[in-house]
Amino acid sequence: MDIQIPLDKNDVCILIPALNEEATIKQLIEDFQAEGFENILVIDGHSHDRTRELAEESGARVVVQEGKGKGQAVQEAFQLIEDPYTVMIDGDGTYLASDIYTVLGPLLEGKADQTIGNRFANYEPEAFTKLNLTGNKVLNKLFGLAYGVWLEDILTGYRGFTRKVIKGLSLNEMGFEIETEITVESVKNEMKVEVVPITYVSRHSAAATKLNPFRDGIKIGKTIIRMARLHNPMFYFGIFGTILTLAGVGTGLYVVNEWLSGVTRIPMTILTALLILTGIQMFVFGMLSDLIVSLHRENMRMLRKNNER
Ligand SMILES: Nc1nc2c(ncn2[C@@H]2O[C@H](COP(=O)(O)OP(=O)(O)OP(=O)(O)O)[C@@H](O)[C@H]2O)c(=O)[nH]1
Ligand SMILES: [Mg+2]
Repeated sequence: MDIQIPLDKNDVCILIPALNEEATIKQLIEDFQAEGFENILVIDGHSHDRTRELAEESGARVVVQEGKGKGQAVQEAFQLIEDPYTVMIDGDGTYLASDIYTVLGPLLEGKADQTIGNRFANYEPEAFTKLNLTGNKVLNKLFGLAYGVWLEDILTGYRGFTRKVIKGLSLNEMGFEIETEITVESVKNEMKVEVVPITYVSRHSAAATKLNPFRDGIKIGKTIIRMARLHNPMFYFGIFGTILTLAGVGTGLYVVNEWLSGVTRIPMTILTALLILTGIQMFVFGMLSDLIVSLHRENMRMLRKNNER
């Protein structure tokens, strides 16, 4: 398949974060070269295997990241890249080079600043473990609830960016929370994000995952909620408000039940009142913070408009 819009393939930097991916890195680079993409940057996480050697041999540019973690690697790479377009892809061979046209399309047409390759559109049955499939679905739902946009697959490892995006994002996350942070920042800055269908295949049998579904899943969930404090405070404070109010309703039902049978529980009554009042206060915090965030967003929108002029 070839793209309709004239494209100088050297204007596209293929960014591959890789840590111990000797089983797949060479083939992946060659697949991109076969499609005519020669501008390939591998950001290596101090691999202990032959990843760097194989990548260099295949003709990619290899930079060893200064710190640790996929997030730090991506941030460092974003500083190095000056090309108009960047396509980021995991080095574990689970994504196809031939899907690049789908990922690039909306960027080249000017329809989007960022594209998200949706793995759920087409995946091999073994590509996701049961746990990963459930975890991804839960985190996507949580993201949708927290930010009010449905992006299908926020944790995908295949994404496209314009230069404006990679230079405009302010990123801090060091580990696997980076995908979440990129997505949240883009939504916050009202960038145009488009979801595109891609294929997700099983991991090579010799390659090991660097992701711990429990530890990293919880970290990602926490990042979604923590970042929502600044983007959608009603959601953030609403969670705490709901928990406190429900606890208050629970103790309240107990107090009323006891009272009906002739026993008065004074300390429990006080606790009930405190729980419900604090819960309601949380909702009020949420509403006030929402107001502040809306005003700030309006200011940012005007600033952006002025800058674009
Ligand atoms: N530079 C760098 N790359 C990393 C680091 N950790 C992981 N990666 C790479 O980031 C990509 C994603 O890592 P994976 O282990 O495949 O994680 P995942 O795709 O989220 O999880 P799976 O579903 O298990 O494949 C791979 O290409 C890894 O080699 C790191 O600390 N530094
Ligand atoms: Mg992977």
